Amino acid sequence: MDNGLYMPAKIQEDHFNKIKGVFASESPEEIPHRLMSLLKVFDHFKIDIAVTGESGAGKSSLINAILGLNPDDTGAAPTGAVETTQQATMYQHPNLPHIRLWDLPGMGTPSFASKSYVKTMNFDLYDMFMVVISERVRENNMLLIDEIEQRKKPFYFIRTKIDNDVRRKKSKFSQIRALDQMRQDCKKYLKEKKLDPHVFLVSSHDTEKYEMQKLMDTFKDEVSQLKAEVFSDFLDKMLHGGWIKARYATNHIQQTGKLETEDITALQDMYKRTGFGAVKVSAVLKALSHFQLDVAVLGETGSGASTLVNALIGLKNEECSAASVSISNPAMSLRYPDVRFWDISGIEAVMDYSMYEMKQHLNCYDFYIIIVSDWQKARHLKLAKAVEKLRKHYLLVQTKIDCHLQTQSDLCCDETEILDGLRAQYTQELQTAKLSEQQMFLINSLDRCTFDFVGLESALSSDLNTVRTSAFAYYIARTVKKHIYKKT
Ligand SMILES: Nc1nc2c(ncn2[C@@H]2O[C@H](COP(=O)(O)OP(=O)(O)OP(=O)(O)O)[C@@H](O)[C@H]2O)c(=O)[nH]1
Ligand SMILES: [Mg+2]
Repeated sequence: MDNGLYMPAKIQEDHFNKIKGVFASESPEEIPHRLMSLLKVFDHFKIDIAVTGESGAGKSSLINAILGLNPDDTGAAPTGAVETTQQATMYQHPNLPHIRLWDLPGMGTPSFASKSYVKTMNFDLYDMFMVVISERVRENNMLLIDEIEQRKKPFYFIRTKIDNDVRRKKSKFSQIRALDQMRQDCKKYLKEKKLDPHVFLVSSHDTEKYEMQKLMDTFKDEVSQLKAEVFSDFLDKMLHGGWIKARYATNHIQQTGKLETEDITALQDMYKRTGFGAVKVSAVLKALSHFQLDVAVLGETGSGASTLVNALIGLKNEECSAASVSISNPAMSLRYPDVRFWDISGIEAVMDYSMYEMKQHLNCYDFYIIIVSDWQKARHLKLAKAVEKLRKHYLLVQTKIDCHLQTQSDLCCDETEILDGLRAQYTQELQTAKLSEQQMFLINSLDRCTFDFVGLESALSSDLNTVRTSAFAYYIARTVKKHIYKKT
């Protein structure tokens, strides 16, 4: 198979030009190591998001919706019809390990009076805010926004309980009109203050509807940029800000647990040894924030590679921007910011290549999803071996699992038994093949709510997060090296 792909640049030209300057005096061999140690510290860096608003507005419920939990699940934020949250409580974002969501008590109760709320909550601790309102924009909401603005911190304005607001609207038309009015109402007050933050209309009880998905996608897309800005700002203060500013910044980062002491020391050492200060780090992080990660979805003809790509980016096959077989453009989606999915079906010819040729052919991608079919299993596992030899990572899936279950229906076993049997068989086969990946995701790409699809999505998100740093470091080293040789 000749996929004939033209791989577009992975970082923008202006970002690359800045990066070249950063590494002008380094030998290319040193670059990956240098970048990886910096990015390791950056990886540890935590960002704190406060979810704030009036008492009972629906803050804790919103956190649960973001965490994908029901109020009764273990680890969920307590919610209730009476004043519930009594102290700021931290929740780890499920797919963004560097993000901490803080559920703050509600404003405007006898325990947390409006006047002293911001001081009691210590707004200076947080990097970003989600201001949650329900029913109406009230004076207290605007008070919060003034305080956030004074601190020059970003925020989202979120009107929740939309399901209640539109319950009595019978026609689609009157619903749309009501939603539009609510949005205009929120924007009116913000405009008066010359502010234009994202406004989302959501329901934490009905997360499939309204703008919950848009809120989550936008947040996922924007938060890495925020992280880079907060980190660079900290470095600027710590390394170039004079000792008082430096001490204040370092104390703040330590007290909030955004970094461990050894990470701070590593940054100080790096600056002393290599001059890697705020400006250089900022150039690196800018390039990283829009670095394109290339994911190949590999499958034989008819194995369902295009359908899987569509399901991952949240489209149905028949939708207009859905992937079509033999696609030569990558698919992209806000669900996976800065990730390009390459639909590589017709992989059977590649499986006949020698190991060397296979590696050459696959080398241009950063991550792989390998669709395994029953009758070609051994050959797919060889493909996985080739990826391992490239020192890259992959996930294994079996698609069309619903069809598989249908063919087994005469076995008189129930579905769970068949699936458990299949999983056990795969685990054994993967162990025998000595592959580092030990899990096979069993999915039906036409129904993302069934079988292992959710597990696949969360494994993919977390793996891509991990792979991004090293893919970036080696790509920069390769490209800088190429550039030097071109010049000489
Ligand atoms: N219909 C509907 N009810 C909601 C929604 N979000 C929250 N609620 C309900 O509103 C009430 C208060 O929700 P919480 O999430 O506890 O509100 P809170 O802002 O955290 O409250 P405090 O921590 O006490 O300030 C609960 O009864 C929730 O079930 C929503 O989107 N739709
Ligand atoms: Mg609460």
